Amino acid sequence: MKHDIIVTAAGHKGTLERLTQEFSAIKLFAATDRAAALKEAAPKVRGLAHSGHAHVDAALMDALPKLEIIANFGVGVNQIDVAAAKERGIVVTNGAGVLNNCVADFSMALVLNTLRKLPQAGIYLRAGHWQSKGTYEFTTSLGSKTLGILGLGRIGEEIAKRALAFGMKIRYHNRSKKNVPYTYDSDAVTLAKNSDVLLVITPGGAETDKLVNAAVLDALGPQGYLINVARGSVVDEPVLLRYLQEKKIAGAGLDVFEHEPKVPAEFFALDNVVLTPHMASATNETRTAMGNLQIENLQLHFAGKPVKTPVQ
Ligand code: NAP
Ligand code: 8YV
Repeated sequence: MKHDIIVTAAGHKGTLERLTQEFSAIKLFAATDRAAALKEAAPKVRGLAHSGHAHVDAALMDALPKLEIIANFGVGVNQIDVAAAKERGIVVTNGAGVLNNCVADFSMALVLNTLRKLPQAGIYLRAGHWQSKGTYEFTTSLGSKTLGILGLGRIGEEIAKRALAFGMKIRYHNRSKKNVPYTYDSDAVTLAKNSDVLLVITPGGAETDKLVNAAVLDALGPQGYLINVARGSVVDEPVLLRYLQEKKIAGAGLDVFEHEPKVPAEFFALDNVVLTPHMASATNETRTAMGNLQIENLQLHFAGKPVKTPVQ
């Protein structure tokens, strides 16, 4: 018997193929009449497969009274009203763990590209400036610099391991101190003050909203770099833009933005920023692993077993 689920976004192609083969799936994202699709789903759908950044709110949960599980593709669940799910006894799962290496690799790539300016140097070469103006400007080395990790969780710890191999020193700030061989700072401003590169990898949502504000960027200072692979909401984006324009910090590497996929065009004019379109986990291998985990969580739940990655 195939279990009834609803799929809210097209997401990863291979995962969507599996979801539609292995379950009796209503594709909400493809419905021309959303209300009619929800009406069809209401008496039977027990599982919801979600991906991307659309909100899964209490109203959607209430439209699906038989809903037991929301299985998210990504690890970040800031777009899901987890409290509302809990109140309704709905289990929420995420993509925790399987993307750690990929996101950590990408984070280090962003650190390297931001300090060493590979994208900017490539543009310089393509414009013919190497021949006409000579070699590209000197950049900034990583070795012996301090990397401050704001959010030393599953992914943050993998980033720390990689940064050590580049000869960087590690500090971090979380709400709680961990048993790790890195120096703890009690708040984000102190971490920024003590860091050459501040890398943000916390969850999004209300708790971390604009955690990186003017005070944190002032503490980072004109020689400091900001890397954001967390969520756009964690950084005060207009303030960051102004600090980059006025060279109040040295540079930034950004994979995430406040209103994705819209990115303020003023960033494009800047030479001290490296921009990527929210792609830290976007490899074929990792996206397949994330989809497999999402499906495994649904299957475990329907088999009456504990899910693999519950959101607490
Ligand atoms: P995790 O294991 O839960 O780690 C999150 C860390 O952030 C924890 O150490 C937590 O420590 C800390 N933290 C939470 N709230 C905080 C706050 N208010 N102030 C300071 N520190 C705080 O999560 P993860 O698996 O590493 O993933 C982290 C996040 O990365 C995801 O939620 C997602 O937003 C983002 N992400 C982005 C991409 C991308 O494509 N760019 C890919 C994957 C993940 P305490 O609880 O002690 O504070
Ligand atoms: C994905 C992410 O881009 O896992 C996360 O939290 O941000 C990324 O891995 C996203 O979740 C795809 O739905």
